Amino acid sequence: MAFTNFDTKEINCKVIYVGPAGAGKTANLRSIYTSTSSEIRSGLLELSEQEGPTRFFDFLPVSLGHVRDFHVKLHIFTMPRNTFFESVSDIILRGVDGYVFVADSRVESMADNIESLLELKKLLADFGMNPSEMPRVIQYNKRDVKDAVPLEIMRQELNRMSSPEQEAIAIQSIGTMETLQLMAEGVLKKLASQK
Ligand SMILES: Nc1nc2c(ncn2[C@@H]2O[C@H](COP(=O)(O)OP(=O)(O)OP(=O)(O)O)[C@@H](O)[C@H]2O)c(=O)[nH]1
Ligand SMILES: [Mg+2]
Repeated sequence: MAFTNFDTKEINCKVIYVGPAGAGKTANLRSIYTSTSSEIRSGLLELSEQEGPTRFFDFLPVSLGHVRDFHVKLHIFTMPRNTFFESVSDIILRGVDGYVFVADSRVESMADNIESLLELKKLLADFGMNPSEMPRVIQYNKRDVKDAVPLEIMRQELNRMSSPEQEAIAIQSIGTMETLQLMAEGVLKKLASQK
C-alpha cells in the first residue's frame, strides 16, 4: 500500500523485481540506474558482492514526478530467492504495491521460472494480496541467448493473467526502461483509482 506523507507531500510506492535466481533482477536495476539522471534516481544500494547472486536485496529509489501537488516515488527492491533469510522477504513484501516478474528465457530456466512465479503468488496470498489486482509486469529477459524459448511459449506458461509484458536484454539495457515505464503506469493508475 502506497505511503502518503502529507507533511512532505510525498507518495512512496514500493515495487519489487522478482524471479528465479540469475534471471537478471540486479541487471535491471543497474540498467535503470545508468539510464536515468541523478534528478530522477537516488543511489543504487546493492547489498551484495559486485557480481554474482544477491544475498539480501538491492534497492533503488526512482522519482516519477508530480501528481497534483504530490511527489510520487517508486522504491524498487529486488527480491532474491533465499530461504535462509525469510525475514528479509517478509520485510520486502510487506506493503508492496506492485511487482515485475523477471523471467529467464533460457530453456533450462523454464522450470525455475514456473516454480518462482507460483512461489510469488503463494507469498503474496500469504500477505493477503491478490496478484491479479496488483500493478504488475512480466519481463521476458535474456532474449539474446541462443535458442531462447519462443515468446509464445513463455507467454503461455508465465502470463496466463495477460499482464503487461516486455521483452528485454537487461545487460544491454534493452527493454528495461520500458518495463519500468509499464510498472509506473500500473502504479499511477492504481493510485488514481483509489482517490
Ligand atoms: N545473456 C544475458 N545475460 C544476462 C542478461 N541479464 C542478466 N544476465 C546475466 O545473468 C547473470 C545473473 O544476473 P543478475 O542480474 O545477477 O541476476 P539476479 O536475478 O539478480 O540473480 P540473483 O540475485 O541470484 O537472484 C549475470 O551473469 C548477468 O550478467 C541478459 O539479458 N542476457
Ligand atoms: Mg541479484
